Amino acid sequence: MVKVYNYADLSAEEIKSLVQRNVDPANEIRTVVETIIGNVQQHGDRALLEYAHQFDKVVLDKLYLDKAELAEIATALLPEQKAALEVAYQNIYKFHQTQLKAEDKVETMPGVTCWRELRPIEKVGLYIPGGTAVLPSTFLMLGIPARIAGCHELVVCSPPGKNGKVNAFIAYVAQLLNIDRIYLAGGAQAIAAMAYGTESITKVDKIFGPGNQFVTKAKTIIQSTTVTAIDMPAGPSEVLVIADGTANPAYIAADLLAQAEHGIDSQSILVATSAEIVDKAISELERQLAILPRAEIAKQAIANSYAVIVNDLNDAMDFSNIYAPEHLILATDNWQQITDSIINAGSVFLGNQTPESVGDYASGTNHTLPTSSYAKAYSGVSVDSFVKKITFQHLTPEGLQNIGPHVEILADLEGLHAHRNAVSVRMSPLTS
Ligand code: HSO
Ligand code: ZN
Repeated sequence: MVKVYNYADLSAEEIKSLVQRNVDPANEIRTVVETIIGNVQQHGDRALLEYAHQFDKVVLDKLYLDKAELAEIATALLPEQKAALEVAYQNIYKFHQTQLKAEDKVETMPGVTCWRELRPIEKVGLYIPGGTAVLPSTFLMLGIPARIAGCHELVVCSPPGKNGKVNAFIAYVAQLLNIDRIYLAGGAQAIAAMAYGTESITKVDKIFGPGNQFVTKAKTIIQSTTVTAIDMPAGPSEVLVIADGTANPAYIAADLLAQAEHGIDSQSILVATSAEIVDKAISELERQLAILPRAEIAKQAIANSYAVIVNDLNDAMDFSNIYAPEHLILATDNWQQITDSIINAGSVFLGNQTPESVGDYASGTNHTLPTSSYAKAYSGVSVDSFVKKITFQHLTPEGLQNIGPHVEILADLEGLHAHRNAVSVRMSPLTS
């Protein structure tokens, strides 16, 4: 059922269409999302309560759960479940903490000093998806770097379950992150609420988090219509596995399915150095797929996936760089030979003992990553995503003498006399 291509037979045009994913040509999603955004902008909390009824099938008496309610919900967790979340928390914290580094000051000329300092983005919105899989891990992946960065206000939105609450895992993560409230809003309406603000939800400066096509579309719309930034234009999850003769077909199949079970629009790509590896991996995949609880979802994602046979690992990497996968798995003992040639990828999993799932949950790296080939230009979420880097400069009198004449000439060259004057008045103060 998986389509198989030979890399050597593909034209540049065919490769281009193979790697293309996630387009909304009819603009159908945009139309729906624009209506939702307009309603939230106009009616605020009332629109959110109505959408909770319409989309989440729940009548809410208030729009949020407070600390005490979250603590109560979290009591349902078993000790080993808490422990697993805590291990994930610790590893993610440890890895992200190292990203907060002060930079050196640089004296570009004697007496002219420049440097950058970090300041947290004050108000951030974290969107924690619900839908077919509730993802407390995403809450950790967004909340931890936000806390390390020192953001002042974390606004968290997640769609309510049928009982009008969030699940116990989400509630426990809220406790670990010391979150005061979770707003019970999902979909495009949650994004609109955080971008415009409502009676109870604060307008934020930047919105983070993955979601379905409606959430993604809402994020791309509000970033151009409000002064609100977004982490990245995240789309459906994807993985590309590069495998050679040293790979284990059962592991390849398991990794492809781990991605496929996310959603029907997920994509799992196998790039292998022989037809034999592809055949073995596909038969393993069929065996494993049959017994998966989310087989129906995974099956549809696999139907939307394919394998490519290449001559060697270098060709494999060429294709991967064109595809620019969110997750790249190097299912080979020879991974050290090719890591330098990785140009485009969100997060990379090296060797046969490194399943992608560990990065999804607990190795320490972030799982909020660029999809749909945005890995060509975007990085995954990190502490950097939650800070601004402000540049500073300071001149001593000597510095002004050193740099001033050059700036005067440059200002003249651009015909900007006031610019020149701002230097000149300081170099030879005007006398009255
Ligand atoms: N693979 C997803 C993240 C995730 N997986 C959350 C399991 N839970 C996108 O990187
Ligand atoms: Zn995953």
